[in-house]
Amino acid sequence: MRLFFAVLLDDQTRQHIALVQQAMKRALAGQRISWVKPENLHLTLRFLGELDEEGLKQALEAAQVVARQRAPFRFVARGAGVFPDMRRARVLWVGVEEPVEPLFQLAHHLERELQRRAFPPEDKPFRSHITLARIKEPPPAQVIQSLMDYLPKEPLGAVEVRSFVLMQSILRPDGSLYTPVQEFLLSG
Ligand code: 3AM
Repeated sequence: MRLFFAVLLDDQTRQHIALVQQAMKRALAGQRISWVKPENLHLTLRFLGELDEEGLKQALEAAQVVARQRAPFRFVARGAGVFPDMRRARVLWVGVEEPVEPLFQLAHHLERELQRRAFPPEDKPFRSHITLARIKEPPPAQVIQSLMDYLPKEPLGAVEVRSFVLMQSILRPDGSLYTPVQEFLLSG
């Protein structure tokens, strides 16, 4: 199974982000872009990749340990950006406003517990983001820059994080299919 840990969004935040996506989509009509379906919007805590049965068992154990020790928190979704940069935009995302500390702590705690169970360390630093779209051929930087005009000044949502989930990702030509495998309630 191809798996990752994620924080899911409430319906209101999802709807606000979907409206921004629609406006950006119109502005980018004709470009080779794959938009994340609103029901699939999420914040990835840790990508795990393909796991066998033993790997899955270890990942579930790590998540249970983390969830027992961490308390619920809230983050504010606001602003947007691209990875890796404006000129080579591949991933278009919505950001997380300061303080991002509780999200980082959650991601780092998961990372620690996974490494204790012999998972290879994540090589990229954790960057909290909600992916809106994956861009196949980057348009000019000014086109990407102009997309920022479609963002409202106010936050896109205040997300109460009471749990995180282990998600299964099935790769499909028309976009990945994400299915929650197990939810972990933050009870610390
Ligand atoms: O939150 P997003 O959508 O950015 O990019 C993939 C997605 O993150 C990421 O895991 C999430 C669920 O698919 N992902 C996919 N392959 C990856 C890899 N090899 C990866 N992250 C790190 N390494």
